[in-house]
Amino acid sequence: MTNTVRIIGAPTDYGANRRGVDMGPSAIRYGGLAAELDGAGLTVVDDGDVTAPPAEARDPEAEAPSEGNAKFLRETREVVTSVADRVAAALEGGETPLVLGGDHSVAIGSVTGSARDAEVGLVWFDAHGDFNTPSTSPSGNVHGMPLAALLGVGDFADTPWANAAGLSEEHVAIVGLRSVDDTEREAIRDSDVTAYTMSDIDERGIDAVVDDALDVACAASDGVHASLDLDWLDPREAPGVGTPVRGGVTYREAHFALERVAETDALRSLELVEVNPVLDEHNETAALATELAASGLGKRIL
Ligand code: 5AB
Ligand code: MN
Ligand code: MN
Ligand code: MN
Repeated sequence: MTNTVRIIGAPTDYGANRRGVDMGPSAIRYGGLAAELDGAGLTVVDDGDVTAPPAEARDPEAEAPSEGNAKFLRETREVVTSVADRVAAALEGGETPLVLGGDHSVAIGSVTGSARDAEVGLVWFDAHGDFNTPSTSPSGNVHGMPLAALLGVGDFADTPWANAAGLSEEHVAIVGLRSVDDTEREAIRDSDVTAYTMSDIDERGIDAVVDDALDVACAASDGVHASLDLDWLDPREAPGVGTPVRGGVTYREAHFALERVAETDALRSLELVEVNPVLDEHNETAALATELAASGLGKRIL
């Protein structure tokens, strides 16, 4: 990765099950992101936020808010297009994009942008599979669908994101699963994606699992996009998320994993998603996100 980091905010909550995650980019900035990255020896440029009108601003007469069972797909499509363009432009300018969500649907933009002219690997740190499609989703929330959208699974096969230019299933690793819907489980099993559950981490340790996941992603020739859903961590460490699930990784395990990401020297782009300041305690989840970003972007203790 390059030494200049470009921050791109994507303040959406169209895809989430709880309102408030649209304030994530502000909370993460307020949590000290620039200072943290500066302290890690990085040059930081803040691009501000892409335009994402609040859900309330949608004209209810204009168009159906959902397509099939997927809520706000039209709005999501607009935002992810802007995110993709900004990510691609940053990479073209020799910078490392750092996308701040917003709900996890913004990853559709980050990854398509990162994979526009390159073969990229993807490491997805999450409690959830994010492998639903509009027809399998139990909630209709698009934050539970971004991986399926990027890989063109099921009814996503004919969408513009499907099979994101430089992304293929064999270069995708999911780490930390502990909440997977039945139809998602089948779709993940049927795919060539590599998936590690929390039990894998219990059994083998965070180092072995993260190293294997990074081997999968680093097999792509042009680097790795790391997507960090803050609900990957245990809710005791990261309470400010919309879909907390008990039994996640600890503070130290998360730092270790992100440090390993940095050590690959293959990081191409990074994102932090699903921070919900409305549900947070004194902005601690946002502050934690800034620390983990610094680890992922190469902060050294010694
Ligand atoms: B997150 C659930 N599988 O599809 C669904 O936070 C939860 O981006 C999705 O990982 C969680 O609604 C999405 C039940
Ligand atoms: Mn999640
Ligand atoms: Mn997620
Ligand atoms: Mn969530």
